[in-house]
Amino acid sequence: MFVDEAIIHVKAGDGGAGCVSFRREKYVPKGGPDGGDGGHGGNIIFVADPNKNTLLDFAGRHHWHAQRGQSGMGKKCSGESGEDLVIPVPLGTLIFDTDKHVLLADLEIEGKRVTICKAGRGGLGNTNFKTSVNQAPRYAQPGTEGEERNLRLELKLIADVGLVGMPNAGKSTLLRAVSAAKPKVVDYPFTTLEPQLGIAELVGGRRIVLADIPGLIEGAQHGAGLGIAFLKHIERTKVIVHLLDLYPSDESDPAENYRTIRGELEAFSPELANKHEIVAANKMDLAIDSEAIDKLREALPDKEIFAISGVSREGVEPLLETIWRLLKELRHNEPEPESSTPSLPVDSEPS
Ligand SMILES: Nc1nc2c(ncn2[C@@H]2O[C@H](COP(=O)(O)OP(=O)(O)OP(=O)(O)O)[C@@H](O)[C@H]2O)c(=O)[nH]1
Ligand SMILES: [Mg+2]
Repeated sequence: MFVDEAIIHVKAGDGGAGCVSFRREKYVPKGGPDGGDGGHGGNIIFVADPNKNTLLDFAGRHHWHAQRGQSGMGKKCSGESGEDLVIPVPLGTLIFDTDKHVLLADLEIEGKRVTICKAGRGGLGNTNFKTSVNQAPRYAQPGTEGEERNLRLELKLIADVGLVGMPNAGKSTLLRAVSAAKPKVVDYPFTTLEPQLGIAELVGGRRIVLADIPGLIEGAQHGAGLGIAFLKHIERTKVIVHLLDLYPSDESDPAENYRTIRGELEAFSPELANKHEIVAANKMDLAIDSEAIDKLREALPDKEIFAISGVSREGVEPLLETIWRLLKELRHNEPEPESSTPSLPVDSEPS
């Protein structure tokens, strides 16, 4: 099951009450006030955790409360502070306050922490209120209440893989074949006008998020076809799958088409062009020319080329497994998140 939305209630811990107490010891008459302060409550903090990829944790649990602070005690003992409740969510989680209708946080970056509800402060014990005129205050502060909010969590998918290729290469067909997404497929170039995401589910609960985008043609960098601006939608993917029509209906050469698209990617951004690329020759099921795949491999000797068919699904599973392995390697090699990422107090967020 893929859960991409959750409604929950969160509450930070209340502060503990300050204590009213007086020192009582033998030979120390009128020992004075000794009531300790209450402890602070725990904050509610959300953190973007790369090991999470669904909001499933929230499906069975509606209330998330941080610990309250303990009350102060005699002998100037402060109450213990409550622990913060740190809630891990997948990267790309948006947090909305459903009562105020505002976006509180966008947890896109690995390790980002945001304090969503501030804890209550502990109250001061009566020790603090001793003055020259009131040596025995019978007053201590109560703790303040921890903030609470009703939240809607929404998981905005961030694609792992971008599908690029010429119009009609079969990008949308491939996305339909591997996911529940239903992009339009027509035997006509420029069918896809808007990027579309789909989730491929692999055995063992593994998921790959793929982005299908419009086709690219020669001169797209100068505005030909649909241009190249939509490539920004795959700028943050880790891998691109470059799909080639093995039997283009205009009888163009797949290897030439490959180079054309590479040129357009490079023109858009060297960063995008330098992403890990997997090349797949599509429409194998047509089997028009049994030598076509070998010719393509000869023409692009540095590339491992997957032979697939989005229609018959041949070769699709090995392709997905390779993508998965590559993603895993790339995740593994990523630098650790900066632990110094400051937690944003909720005050600095829109409220
Ligand atoms: N025989 C065969 N036809 C395919 C295959 N994949 C796609 N097609 C056909 O190729 C045509 C274009 O497929 P699409 O999936 O729409 O291609 P696209 O790359 O998304 O095209 P744009 O959105 O225009 O960029 C359709 O008629 C598909 O049925 C395949 O593996 N085998
Ligand atoms: Mg398409």
